[in-house]
Amino acid sequence: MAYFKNISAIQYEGAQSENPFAFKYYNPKEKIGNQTMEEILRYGIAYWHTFTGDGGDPFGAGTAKRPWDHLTGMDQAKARVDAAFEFFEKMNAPFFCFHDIDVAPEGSTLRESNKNLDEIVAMIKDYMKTSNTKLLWNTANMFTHPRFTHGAGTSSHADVYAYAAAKVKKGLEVGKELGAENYVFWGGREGYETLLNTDMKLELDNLAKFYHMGLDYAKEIGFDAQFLIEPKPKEPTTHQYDFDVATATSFLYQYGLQDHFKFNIEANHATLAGHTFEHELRTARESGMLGSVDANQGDLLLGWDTDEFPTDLYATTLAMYEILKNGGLGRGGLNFDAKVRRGSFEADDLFHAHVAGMDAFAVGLRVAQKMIDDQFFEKIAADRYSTFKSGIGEKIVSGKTNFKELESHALDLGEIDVKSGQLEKIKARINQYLLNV
Ligand code: XUL
Ligand code: CO
Repeated sequence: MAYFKNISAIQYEGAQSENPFAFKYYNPKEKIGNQTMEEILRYGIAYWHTFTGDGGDPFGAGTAKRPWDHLTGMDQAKARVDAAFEFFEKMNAPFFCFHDIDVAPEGSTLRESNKNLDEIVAMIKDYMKTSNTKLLWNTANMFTHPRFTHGAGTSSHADVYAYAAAKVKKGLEVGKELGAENYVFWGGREGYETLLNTDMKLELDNLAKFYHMGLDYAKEIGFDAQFLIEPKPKEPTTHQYDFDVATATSFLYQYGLQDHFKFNIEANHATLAGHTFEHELRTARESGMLGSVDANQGDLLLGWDTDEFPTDLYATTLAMYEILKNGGLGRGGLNFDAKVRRGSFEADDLFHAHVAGMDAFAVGLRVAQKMIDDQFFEKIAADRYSTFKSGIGEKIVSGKTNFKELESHALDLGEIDVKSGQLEKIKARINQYLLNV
């Protein structure tokens, strides 16, 4: 059965196209530098938002009208798999991502849940034999069920910790079965509400042990995916331990995990942390830990995770600039962890949303490549730090000076010729690039 009968495969028609079911900028086979757009962008579709989400928000019931709504339980789960692979094909999506409970309903015990999951995973595996869509990453949902109220790997209850470990164990097996490129940890409730009932040291020690055991098990079963941590500062908990890339990096180093993890950076999570998307990407890239991206955007007027489809070209451009400078995303990709708005409840909106997001990152890619080719900003930056290329600056950089020498250099200096940072010139130039895409 076709779930999206009226829609045929989305094609690239170019910037002048008036067809809403066509790409205007994303031309998968077009070369940008020495790779195709498809190879660089590695788009992924988030199963939870697109096939499981119902459009509900904290103030209102679901609004989404989906062609699998008349079904329930495993029948609905199977219909969603059929619909998902039809959607992937029509969107020409290279990847998808899911949590365990997005694809299969939970039973009353973990044993039952695993049985359901096995059945659906077998069905997915079957589809993947002929589909071009691969698994970018999977993960375990350890935040929705009430048992995870106080966290999973940082729970105050040992049985919950064990339950969470068992879910991740299963997730690693599923990832291996489906050939996942990555395995993601988002610390959904790994945090706290008040320190007065919280043993922070025990929780963080336990979390690190949790990750080490996960790595050990992945190794044991021969699952060689890249492990990813997805930082988020708050929501649902007041304070989450994996606050941002810098905080999570220090956690990884403290517990000897730094060589085994990279980051899955989500734009809206960066916003919530008070950072720009590109700040988080840069921080990860500079320590060789930029793994993958949850490509969405937040609403700067709202203080929560709105998970909107990315349409802000300025943000996608600056993100792609970081990604290209990283040499791409390796085994990662751009996963649309994004949902249509509650008012966009028709199935067609799912296509419009992905077209918008894929085109927005394609524009970002085109512009970022042009910026790098021109070296306009790189020249400004090189000039800005030119005093570190010779003399005392060179000694600072190579670690060949000390406070006494720096003092004798400084004592008789006249007025120092500090140059402008040229911020407005830079911003105007970015606009010029964007308008000439
Ligand atoms: C929540 C979020 C998650 C993770 C996967 O804010 O981003 O959907 O991406 O658990
Ligand atoms: Co995410």
